[in-house]
Amino acid sequence: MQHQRPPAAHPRQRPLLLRRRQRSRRRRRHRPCLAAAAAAAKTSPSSSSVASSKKGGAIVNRACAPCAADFYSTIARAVGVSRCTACAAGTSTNGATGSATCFVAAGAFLNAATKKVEPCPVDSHCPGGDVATAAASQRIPCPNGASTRGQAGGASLAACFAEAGSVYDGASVGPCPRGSWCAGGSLAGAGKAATACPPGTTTASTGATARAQCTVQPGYYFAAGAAAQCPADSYCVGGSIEGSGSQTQACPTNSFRAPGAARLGQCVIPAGKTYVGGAVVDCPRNFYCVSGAIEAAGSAPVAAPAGTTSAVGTRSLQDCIVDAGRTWTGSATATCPANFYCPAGPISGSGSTPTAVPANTRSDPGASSLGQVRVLAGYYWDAASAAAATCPANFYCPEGAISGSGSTPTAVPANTRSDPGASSLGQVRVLDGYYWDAASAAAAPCPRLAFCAEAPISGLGSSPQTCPAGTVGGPGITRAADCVAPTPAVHASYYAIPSGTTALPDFAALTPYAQRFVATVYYPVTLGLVADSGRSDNVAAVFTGTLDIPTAGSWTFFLASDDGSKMYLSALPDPAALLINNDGLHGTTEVRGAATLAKGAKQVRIEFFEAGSAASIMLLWEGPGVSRQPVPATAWIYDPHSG
Ligand SMILES: [Ca+2]
Repeated sequence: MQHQRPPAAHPRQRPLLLRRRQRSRRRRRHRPCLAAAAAAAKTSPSSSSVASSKKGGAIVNRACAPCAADFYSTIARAVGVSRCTACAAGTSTNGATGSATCFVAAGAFLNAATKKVEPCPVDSHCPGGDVATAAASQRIPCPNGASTRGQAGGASLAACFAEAGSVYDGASVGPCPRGSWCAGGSLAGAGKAATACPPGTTTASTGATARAQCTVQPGYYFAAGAAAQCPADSYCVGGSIEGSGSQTQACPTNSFRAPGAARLGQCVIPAGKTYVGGAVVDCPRNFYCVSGAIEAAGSAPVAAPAGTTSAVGTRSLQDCIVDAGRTWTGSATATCPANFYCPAGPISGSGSTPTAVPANTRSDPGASSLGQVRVLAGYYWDAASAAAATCPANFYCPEGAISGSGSTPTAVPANTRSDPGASSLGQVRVLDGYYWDAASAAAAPCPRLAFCAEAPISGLGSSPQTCPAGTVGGPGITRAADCVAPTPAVHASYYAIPSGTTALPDFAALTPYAQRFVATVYYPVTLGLVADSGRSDNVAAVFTGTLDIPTAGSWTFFLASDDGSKMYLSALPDPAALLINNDGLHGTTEVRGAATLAKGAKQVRIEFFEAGSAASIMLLWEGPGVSRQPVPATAWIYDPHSG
C-alpha cells in the first residue's frame, strides 16, 4: 500500500528559505525505514513486496514512505542516513513511486563517455532501460538498408524505415523482389510488406515501388485483376497495369489478327488490300497485294510484272493479267510465239498458256487473238465448223486473217473457174475462148486475131495466142486450127465516070453500078481491070471499112494511087476527117498522113478514080509495133452493115 502524493517540485525552483525548510522536512521524512518495512512485511505475504520495501522508501512522519516519482532510493536497511535521490537528467522512474532505480526512456541512451542521456542517434533505435544495467546504453543500428529517415530519437525498430522499392525480411532490407512492389515504411509495419503483382503480371526488375510498376507483357492486357491474352483483331502493347497494359487497341478497320498480337505491325492486312497512311485501302492498279502483317507484306504492294496489268484490289501475282500478245513463262512475260495466239488473261490461267493455232493456219509472233491467226493460202476459215477448210471450186483463197479475208473465199471472176484449193487469182483459170485482160481485171472474149484455150491467169490465160498469119480467131476460138481467113470486110462501091475526068467526082450525086466486099485495099499497078470493078478505065470506087487499130499511138498511112485518091478517117466524106489528099491525074504517087489513134475500131473511107492507062490503089500503114506494110485483110473488122 502506497500513499499518493503530488510529485515534488524541483528543489532549484524554490526560494532558498523554502528549500531549507523542505530539506529539514526531507531529513525527517528520509529516515531509515526498517520499522515500516517490517510492518509492511507482516501485512504482505509477498517476498518481493518485502524486498521492495527495503528500497525506495524513507521515514516520513516516523513512518516508512515510498520515494516519490522520479526519485529513487537504493538503501536497503537503516544506516543512519536515509533519503530519496532525484533521477539523473534524462531519466525517470517512468512515473512510479517508491522506485529503487531510474530509467532511460526509449529513444534515448546513456552515453557512457559523457555520463549523459542523449537522444538515440540517427539510423538507430534505443530501447532505453534501467540505468543500473547495460540496457540504458543500448544503441541498436537500424538493419542494413534501413534508416530513420534522418530523425534521431528512435525508440524501437518501428523508427527504422525501408524506402519504397525495398522490403524488410526480418533480418535486413533488400530490393523488393521482382514480381512485387514495395511501398516502403516502418520496419515494424509497411516496410515488411512486398505486395505481389496480380496474376500474370510482373515487374521489369527488382525494386518496384508501386503497383503501377506491375506490367503485362506485350500481347497481353490487364483486366479483371489478371493478365489475359490480347483478344482477336486487336493488339496489346503491354506495360503498366495502370496504364497502357490495361488497354487493347483495335487493329485497323478491315484488318484482322489472331489473339496475342503485341503491336500494330502484327495486324494482318487481307489479300487485295494494303496499309497506307494509317488505313487499309484497296491494292492500287497495276500492283498486287498478298495478305500479310502490316510490318511485313501487308504494307508492301508489289508492282505487276512488265507485260502485265492488274485491276484495283488484285490479290496475288497469279491474278495479274498478261497483256494480249504476250505469255507468262514462269518468271516474266514474253512475246507470244509464232503459231500460237495469246489473248490477255491471268497468269494463273490463259495468261500462261498460249493457244496453238488450228490446222492449216499460222500466226506471226505476238498474235493476241484467233482473229489474228492467218488461214493458209488455199484454205478459208469455216466459222460453222470453226476450222480451216479447203477453198472450194470456183473460189480462190489467199492467206488472210480469220477476222478478215481468211474467212471469205473469193468467187472467181466471170468466165473463169478454179479447182478446189486455189490460193490466188493467178491460179484461177480463164475459160476457153476468153483471156484475162489485166487492164480491166476481167476475163474478156478472145481478141480477133488470137485463140484462147483455158489457162490460168498467171500463165497463158493472160496471153491470147496469135492466130497464124492471115487468119483470125476471136471470141470462142480455142485452137490455132480454128483460126480462119477473115471474111472480106471492106465495102467497095464502083461507079462509072465520064471520059476525061481529072479529079474525084461528087460520089453523092452518083449511083454505084456494083457493090461488094473486098479483103483489103491493095491493088498494085495494072493496065487491066481495076480491082474487081470489072472496068479498066473511067471507073471510080469508094472503099469503106472499120480498121482494128491494134495499139494506141501515132499511125502513119501511106496512100498510093494512079490516078487520084483521098483518105478520110470517117465513113462519110467529112472534110474535117480528111487525112490524105492524093487527088488529080497522075501516075502511081504515094501521099502519107499521120494521126494519133486510140486502140480499137476506126472508120476509114477511101475514094479513088482511074481515068485511063495504068491504074493502082494501095493502102499501107506503120505504127506502134507494126513496120510499114500493106494494111492486111486481118486488120479490117467485118461489119455486114458497113457501107
Ligand atoms: Ca491511070
